[in-house]
Amino acid sequence: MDYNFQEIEKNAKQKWNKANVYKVENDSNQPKYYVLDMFPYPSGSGLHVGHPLGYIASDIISRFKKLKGFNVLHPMGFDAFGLPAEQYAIQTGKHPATTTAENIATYKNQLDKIGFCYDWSREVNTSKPDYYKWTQWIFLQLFDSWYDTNLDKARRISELEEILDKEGNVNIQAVSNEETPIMEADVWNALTKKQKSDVLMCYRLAYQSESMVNWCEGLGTVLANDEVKEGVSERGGFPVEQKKMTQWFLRITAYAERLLSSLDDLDWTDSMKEMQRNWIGKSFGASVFFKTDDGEHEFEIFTTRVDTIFGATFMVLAPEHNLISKITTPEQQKEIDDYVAYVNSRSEVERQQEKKVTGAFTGAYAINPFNGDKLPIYISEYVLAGYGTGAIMAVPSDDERDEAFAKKFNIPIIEVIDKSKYPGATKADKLGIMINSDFINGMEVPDAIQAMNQKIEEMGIGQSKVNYRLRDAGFSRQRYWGEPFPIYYENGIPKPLKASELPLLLPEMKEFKPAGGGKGPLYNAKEWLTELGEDKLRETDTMPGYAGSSWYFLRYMDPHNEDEFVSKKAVDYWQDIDLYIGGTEHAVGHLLYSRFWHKFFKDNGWVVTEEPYKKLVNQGMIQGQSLIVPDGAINNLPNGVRVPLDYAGPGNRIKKEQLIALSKADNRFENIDIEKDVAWKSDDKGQYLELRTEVEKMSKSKFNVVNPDEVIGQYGADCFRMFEMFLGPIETAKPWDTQSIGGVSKFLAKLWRLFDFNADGTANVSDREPSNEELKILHKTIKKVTEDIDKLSFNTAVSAFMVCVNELGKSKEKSQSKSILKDLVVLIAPFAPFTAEALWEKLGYSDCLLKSASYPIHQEKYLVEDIKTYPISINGKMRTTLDFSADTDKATIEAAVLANEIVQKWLDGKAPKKVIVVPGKIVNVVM
Ligand code: ANZ
Repeated sequence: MDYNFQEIEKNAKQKWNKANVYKVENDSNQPKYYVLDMFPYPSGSGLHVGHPLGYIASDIISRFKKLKGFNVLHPMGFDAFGLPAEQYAIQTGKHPATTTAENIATYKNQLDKIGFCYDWSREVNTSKPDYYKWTQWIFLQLFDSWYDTNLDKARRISELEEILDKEGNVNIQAVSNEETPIMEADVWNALTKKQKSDVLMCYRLAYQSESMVNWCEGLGTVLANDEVKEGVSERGGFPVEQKKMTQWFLRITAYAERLLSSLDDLDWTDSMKEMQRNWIGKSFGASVFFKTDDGEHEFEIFTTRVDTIFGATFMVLAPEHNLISKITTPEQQKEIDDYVAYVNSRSEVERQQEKKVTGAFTGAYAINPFNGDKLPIYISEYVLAGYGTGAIMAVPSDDERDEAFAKKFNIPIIEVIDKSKYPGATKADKLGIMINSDFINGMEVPDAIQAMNQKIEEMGIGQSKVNYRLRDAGFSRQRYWGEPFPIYYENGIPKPLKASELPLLLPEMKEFKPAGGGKGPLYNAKEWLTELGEDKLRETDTMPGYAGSSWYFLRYMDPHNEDEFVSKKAVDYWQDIDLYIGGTEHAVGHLLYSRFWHKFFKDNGWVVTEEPYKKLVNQGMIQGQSLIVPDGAINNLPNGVRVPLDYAGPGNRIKKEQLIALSKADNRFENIDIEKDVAWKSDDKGQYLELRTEVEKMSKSKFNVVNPDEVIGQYGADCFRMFEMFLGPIETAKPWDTQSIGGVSKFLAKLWRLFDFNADGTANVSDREPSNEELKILHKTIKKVTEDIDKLSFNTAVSAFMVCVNELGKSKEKSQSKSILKDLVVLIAPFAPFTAEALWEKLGYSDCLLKSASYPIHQEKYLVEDIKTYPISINGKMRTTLDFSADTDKATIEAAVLANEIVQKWLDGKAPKKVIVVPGKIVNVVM
């Protein structure tokens, strides 16, 4: 009976469906285990073989844990709002909901072929009203909260209002906007409703603020920094400009310290933690006030090196700084205006990455509070408005950017640190001895920093300050295909909808183009816009992609709850995610926002853990092998053109017939003359062209995509699963190589043959006691595979299976031992669930394997080397016995025998005439 994977897969699927084997209950006495994959955005091109890598790994873990007696949650869903569907809708008029639903159907179809143990009844789809209702609800909770730095947690706005009513905000310790006005209760109480709303806005965790944004006219929307690449939008390549707009923000900065400190205990890779730490960017420094030389103005700078103040030779303001208009001299006005206009055309990322030194002089000067030096005030793009105070003292001797600037603008450089004691130390090392620095001369840098911090506080011109690079995240998008904000405006005041009014549904629309003037498409839905009244216009922005993905893992715990986003009972049971698998591209976006939301939920008592993801693993990318026309091999073709994989054959050759077919199917090749333009080679099989190969990202645009459906169709799902794991360690990048899949395919057939089927299809296995040899092979494999799965080392586990099947195959017995094979089948079930299910049935078990089997545990006793017991004779008469392992050599045995107490007694101090060792049998000592 052959290994017929189509048959095997069909039967197993039927059986699993019938038994509803993947249904997961919240009511369970078993311990819980929650394994999660980062859910996909259902794109139009479906899955390629790189996508399921992490899903297969998590599926193996899930099945393993289930067999080990855990109640395992291993769900799947879709991050279904997003720009591609909307762009497609703009081009084709096809509603994003329709294309999204179609894409999801394709994804589910592909996923189900691979045999994942998902409980689809728990599927979440962020674009469905029953889901986004709760995303909107969470937004309202953030809107209704502020961060109390005394209690170190979020509190309700009504509590803030109570304090304001009684004592104003003079004593309030909170994270709030820089410009929050400070007032006594009487001032607060005299404010108009609009003014009060503006003050509260300075505190809310979801707030509105005017700010510079990356505006993309081509897409008609604001973009996040990571959606802008080299001045154009990542999607579509449209120009991006800086524009001041009123936007919604989430006050993630309130959680900066908690986001940083709770990283330590997480089981994440160091590199992931480091990326988050860098993003949060905590620095210890000081803020110092400088006055202008006319004494009229004062401004605050942030520095991490207050010790270098004696080396400050100029000041730099961010081009957005509001002091600029007040201090610029008439002679410098034009230069400053031109420079500001230049900077406005540039994104923050471009500014940070700019190597060229640019800037302009305001004509004004500041006074160094320590030595009275007159310092020219410049503006430059390298000083960012949103970081620190948007102003710096520039120390060209110890800061590289300041140094470059000083050289360009001919500004003096004063050395203040002698590093000669520390050869090789860089400027950033904070090593060296202060010189030219008045009362801190001779001090080491760290001591000097401390002394200066103290001094500025005593002098009342500054204070030590902790600064975070983390910025509040913009939360507005001028798009259609996202969650509408549950907000309307009355007399200029943004007002929340009531929870009972949720979900606020997206209006039905036929056109999805932005309305222009910074307004998104929803502004064109006039009926929807004014539904609450002409004087109560709805907010027309929608939420960004990361809104829905910031809490989806909680919804899986309780997906159909209509009264709460997740019940306390469900959270009490599932707690947090034991293992999260996903790509590094989400290192600072999704992972940071969702950790922030989770902490907010914790403050409200809705979740029980401070962190959502206990352990995080990043799967490496599976790369594609592209086939490229060598430069110059075909005339009239640009360099680097990639040939679709199915047009080439062995040796990466494209034959003439294939190129003819390609030129008909693919317009990139339509203008070539097959006879004249191609540098054909030929052999006895005809003309061909040899293509160059390159390993690179698997992507549609590179024509190197391999579809899992095709691989599964040819080799079966289990082979696909095992091969993906066999490619290499889960965390590393590795190229896909269809040619070597044959080895895994042969292995599965060999496994199948071990069962030596009878004519009636049952396995020809024996109830005999397994031999020591067989037990050893099995238990060695159990041990190795279990340890490997625990370490997520799946490729080595696959090789262990190969070794095991080979060794069992060499058995001299007529048929395999049933008890050995039974354990082997369970062991391999997480990797090859279809085949295992079929073999389980062949062994005579009718219930689903996952429900009725339990994972084997290895026993050390079978792993020890074989021991032989030797009778020890003296002059032919047995006097004692000794144990030796089977591979002990003769000399060692002889020495041990002669050293034995009983033998020595018989020898009575005499030397033996002869010692005869018969390996594996007997030892005879002749006296
Ligand atoms: C004087 C100085 C001397 C500085 C020196 C550095 C080295 P981190 O560690 O990243 O927090 N800075 C402050 N605000 C800035 C802004 N808005 N845009 C650009 N740069 C800014 O860096 C803090 C340092 O970066 C500050 O310390 C300041 O330069 C600069 F030998 O002040 B320093």
